[in-house]
Amino acid sequence: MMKKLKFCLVMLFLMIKGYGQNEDAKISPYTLPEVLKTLDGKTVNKISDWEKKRRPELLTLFENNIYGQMPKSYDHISYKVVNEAANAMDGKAHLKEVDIMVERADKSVTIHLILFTPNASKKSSPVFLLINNRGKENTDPTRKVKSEFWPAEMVIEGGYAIAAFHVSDAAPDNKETYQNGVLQLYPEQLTVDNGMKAIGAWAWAASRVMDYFKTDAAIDFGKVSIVGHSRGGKAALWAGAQDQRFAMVFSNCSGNTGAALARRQYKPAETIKAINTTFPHWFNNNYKQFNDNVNALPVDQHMLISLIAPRPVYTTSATEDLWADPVGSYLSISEAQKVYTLYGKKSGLSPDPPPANTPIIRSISGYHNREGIHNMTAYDWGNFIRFADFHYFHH
Ligand code: GTR
Repeated sequence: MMKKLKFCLVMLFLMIKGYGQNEDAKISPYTLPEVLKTLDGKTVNKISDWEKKRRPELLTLFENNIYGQMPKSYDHISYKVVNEAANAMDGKAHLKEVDIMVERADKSVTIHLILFTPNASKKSSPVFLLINNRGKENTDPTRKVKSEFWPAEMVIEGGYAIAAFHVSDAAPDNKETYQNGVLQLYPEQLTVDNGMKAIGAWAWAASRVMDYFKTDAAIDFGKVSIVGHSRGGKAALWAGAQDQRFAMVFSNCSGNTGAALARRQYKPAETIKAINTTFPHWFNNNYKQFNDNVNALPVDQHMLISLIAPRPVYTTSATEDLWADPVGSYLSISEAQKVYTLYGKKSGLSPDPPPANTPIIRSISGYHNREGIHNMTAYDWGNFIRFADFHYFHH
């Protein structure tokens, strides 16, 4: 009797809370493409088959259908320190601003890097590199402006270096002018339907920063994390998938064509059609074919996260950011665990999305759903540091 009453009360509570019409009711059934099945139908159950066959196959599918080719060759790269302060942040950090100039044929592009390394560290430091898609004031090297979007003091305090470059150096975030950056080096990309566009160019630039880090003794090159928010979070995932030198990936509120599954088509959330219409300069021409036909895509976003395996990856959502589909983002990182399992990596992800402000840290793949709006805040960064601490230093 008591049990029945309890059951009725719980049901009543759920109905009042609106769980009855929860979001799954708004989702049409969908079938995800199998991450561990090759195009010729073979099941992958060995790391070697994943690395030699399925992983390259998926990278090519993402290049051809979504992010475009990732050109790897250039003629020359050079690094010039254009500003330096050994005692920045009241002596706590060493600031370096570096112009990374890449040349190909008779063209060049310059990525301006802002880097603070902790003076407390006698050795080289692990670093968080932000792909900055917001205003440049967020990464103010003078520290007159301080922003939670890039909380440099907090990261330095945590024992890490922090770096950033602005997306506009690689490709202006504008459908008319996105060609005026990296794509000047690779004009042939503009003539093909699987050519690189802005998000590909941002990821390419992150890899050139990696080239620089390799030469800087203050950086622990084996411990470079790439970080991005929203459109920058999409680019961070693509950079981490492409360039295995990134030790860890943090993708904050990245949503559609980032961490969220495309096939879920959760009603309040962004669709492929919406993103391709508003931002035609982000992804390649082929992607537009899927505007009204998402199920024909040979990939879905869990496969992008899988390409980061076995390296740690952390994604986030925000409770009010339904445009980025928090549940769809959780399902995709969960689905990607199949590849981590192949590597024997244990996931600490719960079967259902965790409650708000309940980060999953002690896991090969981490996640939190921050209470609040679409943004990247000190709360998010605090958890990035905890996740990095756990993986790099086991605490
Ligand atoms: C939105 C866009 C999202 C996301 C966001 C952002 O307008 O639809 O995909 O990238 O901008 O970058 O903040």
